[in-house]
Amino acid sequence: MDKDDLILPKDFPELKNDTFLRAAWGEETQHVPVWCMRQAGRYLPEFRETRAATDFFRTCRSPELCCELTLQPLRRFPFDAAIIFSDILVVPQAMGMEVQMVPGKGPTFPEPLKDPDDLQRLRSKVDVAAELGYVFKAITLTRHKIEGKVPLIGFSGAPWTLMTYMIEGGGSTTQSKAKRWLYCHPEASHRLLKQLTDVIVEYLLAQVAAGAQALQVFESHAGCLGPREFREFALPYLRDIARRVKDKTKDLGLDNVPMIVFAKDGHYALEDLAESHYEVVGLDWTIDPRSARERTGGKISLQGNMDPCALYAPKEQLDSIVGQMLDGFGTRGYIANLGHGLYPDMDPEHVGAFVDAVHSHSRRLLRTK
Ligand code: 1CP
Repeated sequence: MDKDDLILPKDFPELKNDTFLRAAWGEETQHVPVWCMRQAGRYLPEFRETRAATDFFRTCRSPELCCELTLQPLRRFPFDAAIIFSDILVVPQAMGMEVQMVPGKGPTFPEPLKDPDDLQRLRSKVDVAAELGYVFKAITLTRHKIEGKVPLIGFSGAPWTLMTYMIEGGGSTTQSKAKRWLYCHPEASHRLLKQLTDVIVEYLLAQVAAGAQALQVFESHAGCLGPREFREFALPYLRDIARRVKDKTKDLGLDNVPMIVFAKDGHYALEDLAESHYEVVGLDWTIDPRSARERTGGKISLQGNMDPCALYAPKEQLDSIVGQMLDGFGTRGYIANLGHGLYPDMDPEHVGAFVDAVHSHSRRLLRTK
């Protein structure tokens, strides 16, 4: 995509709460910022109501609905950031694959990639502006409608995670079909991962141009790889994405956009992730906060990592879990979040209690510093 193809929207409302961005850059804040993965989700009755009438990917293609779903959690809770409502699987769609959201089953590819010959079915050149323009429109609209309350996060799936869906054809516990490619077709795997990387770089860049103030890259299926496979098939592409997006945003004068990498269950790669050009490493709950700090040498900001299921706990217990998490991470260069997304059966009241606990504990810790 040429620079001239990017419409740079202007006149966005002034940002009133920059706590999340400051923490991402490791700067001092008045409190620890907090947001939740899947904060726009089925645990909210208003989300279920808005989603009920429309098919999932049709919803993703409506900037107005995406904007409404993104703003819903902010009306209830004082989150310090919003994440645009969309899905990681819009990228395989843009590359020419069909993806349906089957109620009760999840995302489904009727014709997944079976062997390397199937790579021919993918578009060789993806017109990101044309295929994913609806995401950029949703971001620009939401950036206006959010009225500068909090920053807006854009996102993409990482190449390996998207590759697993394209080969498995949907969710999988073993990812064995996709992993088979790594062992039997390493060259074709790299070709696919490279092709995905090229699209993701343009996709993220266009999200920034449209108004995204931070970016998160979801490597949700890091956990099925081991350190060796991660180093060969995931890490190089994650690094390449951050480096190329940063180079290009610099050219556009938009290099104040921090990037977060979230490699779920990728604790074995924490040291590598800390040196992969991202400002923030997102953590799942399987890592102890103190050891994560030690292993990353205080060089980068961390995000996470409460077990989402702790939201089932009584509020007093939840409060003490949050307190321990803050003690472990410290208040500087830290963004509170869950270790993965909220589940549909979670009580919105407990989500509110989580947000309040992060704010009150961190204010107290910062006052007594
Ligand atoms: O009808 C519905 O509402 C279905 C549930 C749902 C939602 C709310 C899906 C289907 N996607 C989303 C939105 C979504 N997905 C967001 C934006 C909202 C927010 O976070 O507040 C984001 C960031 C995602 C990203 C996403 N989609 C990831 C990465 C994060 C993660 O969970 O690890 C993944 C893996 C997906 C694929 C996907 N989309 C939906 C489901 C149920 C799944 C998982 C499928 C599986 O592997 O079983």
